[in-house]
Amino acid sequence: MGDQEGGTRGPRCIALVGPFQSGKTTLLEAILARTGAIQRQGTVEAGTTVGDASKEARHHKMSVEVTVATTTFMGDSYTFIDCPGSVEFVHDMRAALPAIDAAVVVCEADERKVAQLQLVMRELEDLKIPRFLFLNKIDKADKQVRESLKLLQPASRVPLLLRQIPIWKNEIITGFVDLALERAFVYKEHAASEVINLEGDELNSEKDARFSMLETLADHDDELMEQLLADIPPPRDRVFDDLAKELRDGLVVPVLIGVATRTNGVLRLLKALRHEAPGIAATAKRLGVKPNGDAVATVLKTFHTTHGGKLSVARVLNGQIGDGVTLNSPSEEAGRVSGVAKMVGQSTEKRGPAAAGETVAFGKLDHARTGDTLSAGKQPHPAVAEVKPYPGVLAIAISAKERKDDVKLGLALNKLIEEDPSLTMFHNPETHEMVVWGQGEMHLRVATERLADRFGIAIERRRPTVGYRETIKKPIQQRGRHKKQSGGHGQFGDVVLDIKPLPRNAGFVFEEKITGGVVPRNYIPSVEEGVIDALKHGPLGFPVVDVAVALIDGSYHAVDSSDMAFRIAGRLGISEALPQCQPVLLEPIHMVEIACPSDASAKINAILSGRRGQILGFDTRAGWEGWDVVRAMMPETEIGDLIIEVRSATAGVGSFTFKFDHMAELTGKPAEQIVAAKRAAE
Ligand SMILES: Nc1nc2c(ncn2[C@@H]2O[C@H](COP(=O)(O)OP(=O)(O)O)[C@@H](O)[C@H]2O)c(=O)[nH]1
Ligand SMILES: [Mg+2]
Repeated sequence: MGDQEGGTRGPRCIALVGPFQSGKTTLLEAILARTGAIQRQGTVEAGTTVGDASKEARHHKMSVEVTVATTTFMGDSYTFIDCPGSVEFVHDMRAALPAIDAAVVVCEADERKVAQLQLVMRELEDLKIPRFLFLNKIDKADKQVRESLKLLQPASRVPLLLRQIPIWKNEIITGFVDLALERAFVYKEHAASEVINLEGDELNSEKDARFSMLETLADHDDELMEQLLADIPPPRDRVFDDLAKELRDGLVVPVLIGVATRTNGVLRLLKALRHEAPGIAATAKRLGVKPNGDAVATVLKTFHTTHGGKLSVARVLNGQIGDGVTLNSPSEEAGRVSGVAKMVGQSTEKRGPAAAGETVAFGKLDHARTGDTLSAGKQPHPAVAEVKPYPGVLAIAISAKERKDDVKLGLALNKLIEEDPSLTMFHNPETHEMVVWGQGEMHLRVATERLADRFGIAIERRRPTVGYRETIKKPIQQRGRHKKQSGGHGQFGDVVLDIKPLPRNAGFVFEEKITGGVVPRNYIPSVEEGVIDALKHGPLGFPVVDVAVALIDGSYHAVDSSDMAFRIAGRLGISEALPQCQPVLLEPIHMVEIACPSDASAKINAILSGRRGQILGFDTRAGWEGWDVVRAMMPETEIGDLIIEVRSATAGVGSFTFKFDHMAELTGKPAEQIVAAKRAAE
């Protein structure tokens, strides 16, 4: 390790990821304090951390978006991206991952967190991102670290490689032994750990633990295996080289331990990152960016700040990008860089051009989106990664409390969606509702809070209207006659309609079967318009579908007939007929696919049955060991808040997608309630 303390190794970009509440934001704080970026280490409880500085994050005491903070360690620049752990905000993490050098997966030895840990690990495994596991909160450890790893191992496809073991004193962990360095340390609160000598039992357990670390490493290094078999102590450099290589190749997940709140284990973590995490050259190569081409950067987060306007947080993958450079995305011109800033949470500091490997905020790139690959040349660089947000699982209908805010609301929502595309909105032309889809209750709550806090728009929220329809069960023939004699010119239209139910999903069919010109040709389109008018609002209050209407007879008046008169006649015919045709309510049914860990499948089945779901079957989830996919047909009303129950049955990791399938009859009490509610609302 010749250059251990000397020479710089270039800027890094490291994500802090892992389950909810595992201590990522606290670890970032500890890193910033340890590296001197901040004077004093804040706490999540007191609301004094660099991370989670937004009003919404402080209020809920949880990360609701990424925090980006750049610091310096041993002469190199490090940008840390503290990612939210909650599945509802997972898109922010996923968008930040592709261009990082390595991830530190922060976790505690808690059985309930294993499923979430597995989700995070999968993302990293699929992207081939080297990852450390930082076993945090060991001040509260109640079991051997080896036991903890056994508990967590199922979350990772490759071995968790323990490279530090704790030193226990009176059932409390007071320090650790670094198995690669072969050195023991005693923790000091908020200060560097002190090196101590190991003796007796502790020395023996160090030897055992080191041997099992080396055995795992030797699975991918034949020479090391031979040395172990021959009882030759491998040189320390070789061990470090193997650790670095196997981390970078994704063959193992080295495990470090610590206490983020007390800054314990943080220095060793930083050193491991410095010596073992790959740098920009390897990361650019992984992303297919050539070192000799144009300047290239990728956007990992977009912020709309109150004072600084739009900021695109980007990592430069090649070349250098400074103020005034015009950048292109593969699809359009992204804009001209107006200001380059270093970020430490919410504070930004103007700086000069950013070089390859640095992660900075570019100002005012109007057309840059999160995930975009930006390049400075004439020919845009192909996208280095694509992160599609998961489709929404929970929706609310929102409107501005005051009409004057309507336009502002649309603009503000667009900004929120630009920051977080796992939020989507659409306007329902039938109900005129603005429907916002998100990843869960908290996600939507934070979105509405932001509308109030940042944009000053007071919001009303409701459950979105379900698209009920109605149809008829009995045929009928009905006359529709409109006659009015009010002084001079009268109005006259007269039609006979043959009305029949059609099979489900057949829609609406209009036919004319007029013989002998009893209704003149030119009035027939007006009759159809009148019919369509009446079908928009059936006797139960909903649009009428799956009916055939034939115009079979009628009469006219040479002077008094008109388009309008026949339109009214058509409308009257339908509205008088339908109540006699046994109208029935139709509700939308969707095909739902729920993905869940297999041990939760039984609970999921029960939830679906309890919500009038018709279970179609279940399979193992392709590519997801230990997971199932349950398929069911479910009424739209029951999908409304389904995600809440699914998450609570699956330690937060279950999810679903759905797609409209068909309309189905709904009768009895539930139907009566819906009709009554509709009447009351009208
Ligand atoms: N005892 C103990 N508590 C910790 C440690 N690290 C974080 N915490 C606490 O765990 C909670 C969640 O921490 P936070 O950093 O917000 O977790 P995040 O959701 O992963 O960002 C907070 O109450 C922290 O104070 C630790 O090492 N030991
Ligand atoms: Mg956090």
